[in-house]
Amino acid sequence: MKIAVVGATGMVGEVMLKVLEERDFPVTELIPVASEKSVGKPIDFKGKTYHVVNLETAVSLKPEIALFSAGGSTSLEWAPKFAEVGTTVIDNSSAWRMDLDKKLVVPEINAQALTKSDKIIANPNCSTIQMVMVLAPLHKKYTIKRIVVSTYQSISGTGVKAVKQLENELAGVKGEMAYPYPIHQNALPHCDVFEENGYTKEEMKLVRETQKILDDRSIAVTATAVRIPTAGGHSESVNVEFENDFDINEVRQLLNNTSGVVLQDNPDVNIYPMPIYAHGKDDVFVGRIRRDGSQPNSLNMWIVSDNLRKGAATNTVQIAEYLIKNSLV
Ligand code: 2RA
Repeated sequence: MKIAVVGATGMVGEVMLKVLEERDFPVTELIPVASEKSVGKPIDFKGKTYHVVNLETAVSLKPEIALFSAGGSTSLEWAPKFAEVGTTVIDNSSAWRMDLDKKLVVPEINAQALTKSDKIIANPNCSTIQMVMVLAPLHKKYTIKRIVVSTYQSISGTGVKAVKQLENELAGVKGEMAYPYPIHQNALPHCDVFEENGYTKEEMKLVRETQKILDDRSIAVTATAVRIPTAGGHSESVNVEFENDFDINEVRQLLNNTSGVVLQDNPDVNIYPMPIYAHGKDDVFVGRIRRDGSQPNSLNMWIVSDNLRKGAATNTVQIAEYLIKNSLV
């Protein structure tokens, strides 16, 4: 399988290469793609050295699958060009997520909707993926009415510049700012840009993408997305109200039996999900599950996952695995 990784030198791109190797993905030829300034850069993959090429060259090589993590404008311009030569694109940007005829896929939830004609597939936002991984089985069983989510997001979600800003602040040196304020010892209620309605794009992604992935526009969602000085993963406090009542132990059992979800829920011995534990792992961790006594049919949860893995690279590779397994490429 000829596989292109577009954005191969970026944070998500590098994790995609690592995940492809870890999962022994059937790559016969790797095409690492990046901007002109990186062309020729050596990339070691499965014991071979490849060299970065530009987008034009990558399209001409007609890969079967192209994994994109290169920003929305690059995806909008180049995903269709790859699709025209028969490549199936799986894109990590927000460019195609809300497009009516593009699928927004978390394999454990809705991969079965994919067909051979889906040549541009959208990978959801990291904070959405980890939340719906936990909520999808509960929605199926109890029907979700409303979700209130607050996120505590890793600086790795912003990128290299943000990680460098925190390093500089910890070292006490001045440097380029990824955020309008210091991030060390701070919390910024400002992930991505603000929209007309006073919410950020990141918060509205949680609203819109959740409804699309669960295929239910009646689900009410409200979100507050916060950036915090951690690097290992995104954390989320989720309050969910169901149409129907539930048994809390049945909820725990259901989640324990959900592929890709790991229950970490024993506060008596300080067992609960944390980014320092989730970092580098592909699962979504859930704990602090407790009934919300302030309103009927409601519960609270704490959900943590490595935003560069299941939140981006691993979910993307899992979509590609699904395509191959089901002969859709
Ligand atoms: C963030 N989810 O964390 C966004 C993009 N990766 O900034």
